[in-house]
Amino acid sequence: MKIGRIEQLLNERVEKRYPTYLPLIDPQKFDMNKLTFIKKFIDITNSPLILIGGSTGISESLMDKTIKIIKNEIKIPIVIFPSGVYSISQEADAIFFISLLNSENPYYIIEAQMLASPIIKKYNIETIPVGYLILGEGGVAGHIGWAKKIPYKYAELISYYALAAELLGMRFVYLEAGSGTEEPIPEKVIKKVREIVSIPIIAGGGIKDIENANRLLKAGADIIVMGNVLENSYEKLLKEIAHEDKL
Ligand code: 1GP
Repeated sequence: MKIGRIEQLLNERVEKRYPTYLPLIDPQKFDMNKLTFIKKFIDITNSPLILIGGSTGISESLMDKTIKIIKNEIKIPIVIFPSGVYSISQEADAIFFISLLNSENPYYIIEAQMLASPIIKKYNIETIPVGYLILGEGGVAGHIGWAKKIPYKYAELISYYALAAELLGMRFVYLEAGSGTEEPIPEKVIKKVREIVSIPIIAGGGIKDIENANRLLKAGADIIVMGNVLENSYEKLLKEIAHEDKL
């Protein structure tokens, strides 16, 4: 299968070891007033794209509406981070085509994807295959997705799930701690996964400052997703980013 334009963009950055911070916008919590800050965040961090998605309150019409508003204001690609079939919007440029590999419910491993596939084909959206693992406390996404709990102390076991994703042909692995969680993915888990996989590692969930993000990048993550912090304590975050030499 041909690798699409947006995936190539991500791959180029990964190859150059260029740190990638992706802003995640939750349509349910979206507020026009936050766009100025999100724009600044994108400028300063040189984010290549915006992720859009949320665990609850999502419909295709809400996705369409929110993406249209963002596209009018910010001219970078918009990539869906889906929570279900209802997350697919023809307004988006690409979709993280995720399979929740540690779900106890086959719906989240392959059934939702099966239902989504004809819609994605019809809308002609670029798909980026991502093995998704919800770890630790897991947050709302973990609850909804029937994620089988894997404590962080089983870092080796986690790394085998990630390796299985790679061997199955998935081109990214996403280590998710759950949106807004108190305990983001620990560095030791990222390190263990980095030791064993060669595909890019995406990390997200509960990352509240750039220091934390950079520790995870240093441990071996390639892409950091930040959602909640952009909705809440953004002024402090902006200052931290502005002082970050690496960017
Ligand atoms: C959630 O990984 C993302 O799916 C981002 O989490 O909202 O806590 O940044 P936060």
